Amino acid sequence: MIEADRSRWKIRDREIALGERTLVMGILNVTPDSFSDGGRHLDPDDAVEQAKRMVEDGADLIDVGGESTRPGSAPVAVEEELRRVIPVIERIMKSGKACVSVDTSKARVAEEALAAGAAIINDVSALTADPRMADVAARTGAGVVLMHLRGTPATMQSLATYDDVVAEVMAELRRRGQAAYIAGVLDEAIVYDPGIGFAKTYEHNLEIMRRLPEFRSLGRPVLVGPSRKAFVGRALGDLPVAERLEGTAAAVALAVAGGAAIVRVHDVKAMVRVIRVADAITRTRPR
Ligand code: HH2
Repeated sequence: MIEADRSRWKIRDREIALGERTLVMGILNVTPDSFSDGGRHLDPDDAVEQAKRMVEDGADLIDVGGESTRPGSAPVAVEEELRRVIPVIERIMKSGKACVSVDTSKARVAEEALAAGAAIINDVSALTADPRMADVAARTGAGVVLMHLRGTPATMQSLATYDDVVAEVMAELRRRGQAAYIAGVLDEAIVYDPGIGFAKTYEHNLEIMRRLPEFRSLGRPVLVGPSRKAFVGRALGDLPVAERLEGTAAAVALAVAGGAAIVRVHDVKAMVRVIRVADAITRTRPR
């Protein structure tokens, strides 16, 4: 059991304390094809309601995504991604004080999302898919989630070969962090994510979850996204997405015990409860 590093996350004009308690990033996919909530929030009214519900249920961040990244998913044109996410972010910002991240690998989508009030770029390609993305991150001072991925959602599963998955994922993330730093992104703006399910086999995902404490040697806080993913279903004898709540809870609790600073989840109300208990056990210091 390991405590998350206490640290500050610089996101535009704000700083968020990390490590005192685990932060919850609620997932809001405004896509027709996301692997678990695709098609559920296509109407902006529904999406904004869902965002409000997640904030009421204890989400610290709302992660708005307009392009599915599940294995084999089809890429989305920039205009379509903008059409999906921008009105939703604008309305979330008007409706309250939620802190929004945009789940995108496209610089133009990130730019417009930040102009609409988002504060964080959550880029599953770790700023590699779009040559302008690092510049957008540096110029705006946005918080940045650098997630590990190899290839693209179309090719990633064929690239899941590692001698030591944790050492190689960390080395690749470290290089991405250095590239971001050279492009002008502040170190304090960066959070790392091992990319559960992205260019990883079932065994790789389990090993990363088991060895999560090693990721603290990256020197910045870690975000983990195990929610409803295939490895959870597989550990339970191939349970479908709709039946992965308890398995997700196990992964989330162990992520907290493994020192994650932020957990990205679909089922905010249930996972906030899981996290509060896990936090009480792991983050309370003896007097
Ligand atoms: N997982 C997904 C998407 N974005 N971002 C980060 N930082 N970490 C993750 O693990 C992660 C992510 C995939 O999950 P989901 O958004 O539910 O599905 P889809 O990509 O099909 O929209």
